[in-house]
Amino acid sequence: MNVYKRFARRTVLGALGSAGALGVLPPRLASAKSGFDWHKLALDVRGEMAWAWRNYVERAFGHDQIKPVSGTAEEFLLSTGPGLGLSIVEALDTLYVMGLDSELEEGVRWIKNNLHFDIDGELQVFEANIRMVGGLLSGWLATKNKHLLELAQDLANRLLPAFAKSPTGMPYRFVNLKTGAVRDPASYPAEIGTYISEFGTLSRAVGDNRYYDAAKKAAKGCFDQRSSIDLVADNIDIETGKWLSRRASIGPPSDSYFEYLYGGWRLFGDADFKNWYDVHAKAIAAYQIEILDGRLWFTQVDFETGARLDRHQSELAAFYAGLLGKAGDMEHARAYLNSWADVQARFGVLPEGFDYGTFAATRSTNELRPEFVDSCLALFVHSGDEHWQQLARIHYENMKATSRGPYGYTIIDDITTKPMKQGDACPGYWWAEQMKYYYLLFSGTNRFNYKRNYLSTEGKILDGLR
Ligand code: IFL
Repeated sequence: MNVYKRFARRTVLGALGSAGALGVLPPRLASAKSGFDWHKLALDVRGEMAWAWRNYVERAFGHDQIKPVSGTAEEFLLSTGPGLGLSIVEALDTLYVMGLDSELEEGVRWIKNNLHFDIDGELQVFEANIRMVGGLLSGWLATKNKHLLELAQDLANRLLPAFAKSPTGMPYRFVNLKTGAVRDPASYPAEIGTYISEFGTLSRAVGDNRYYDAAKKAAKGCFDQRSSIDLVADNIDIETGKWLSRRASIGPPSDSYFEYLYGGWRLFGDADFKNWYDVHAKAIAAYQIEILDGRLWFTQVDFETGARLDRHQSELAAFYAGLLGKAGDMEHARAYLNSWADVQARFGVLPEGFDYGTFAATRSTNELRPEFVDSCLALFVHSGDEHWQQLARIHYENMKATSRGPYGYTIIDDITTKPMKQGDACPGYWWAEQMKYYYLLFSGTNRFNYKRNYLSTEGKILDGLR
């Protein structure tokens, strides 16, 4: 299918100058029924973003991540460097929707003067795509700066060998940016099937279907290995197509594979993706839903028999409520997110791991995760129900109370101690995800189309920027 011809490009209000004319302060949200001052809260989020950005610029600019407690820097993508300005690329469209235009300009300038991918180093294909290719694309959509699109294409070209060298089309996990050497065939559904939104957007933008086709073949490779009850396990050899595990889960390391099956349909109208999504969604609902103490959960099961394996929940699985809502299953979406709201009420800050059988934390860290608020945004956009804003407000206030360090926001090493024990890291997705979700939930900004939008698994706005 020629994806880029089928769709007329959206008209996006473009250059930074004209975007500034839209007004940098958010208008009051029309939906507020409780009289709560969402406008004030939106300004608070924006203020925190600007404060954290200034600290990053002063102490870590160009490095992948700031360490917000010590005020030092660290790399994420290439562990021995050089820094690829990950936090800048992650932040671009968040700065745009917040109307932080001089900060956005500052970030784009750093990219223009410093960022290139002609490096003899290895990137994890999945992370490079969702964070960097996606960030550069949404940055391009926000600013119309062509250089960002060119960089996205250059990086995607360097990722393509991971797909092309695979006998099944499912990508190797790592690729050398300069030589195209690949390694690690033992992969996971999320690392195999989380490309279509970025690669398809790129194909459409540059008029070259290679990216779309590689992403689709990879997703199909995983789908084709589903069991007779239509579930996938979570570890597979991409060279042979043989499963290396039996565990089916909606959480990591499978999570965004399901999200992008829906994405391929939503963004490109590709009916294959819709069919693949529906097949899995039906099987997941049939075999994985468990209602316990009046709460709905998605349990881990054997992918061939459907027998329950464990009741563990990764915090990352909370994304599935939003996905269900987007795909039209609001009943399960509401019930599942409300289950997570009870976990938030119990712990204040969600633990990385949780067992819904015992209602106890199984991993007491919090990596500054965005999935709960991601789903709050999806259900709010779908329903306009202030309930989801209120849950996100609690999430934001708790994050502010526990994760704010001297130079930015940090992960928490133990959420069960009083006070909670802070770590010293601010993951790139903090800039791309929850800060954007909070702002979109609270502001009603006219830079975002609340009626028609698409955010990637990393929160990049690939449709809906105005
Ligand atoms: O990179 C982030 C993204 O949301 C994802 N998985 C994990 C990260 C956030 O928890 O797909």
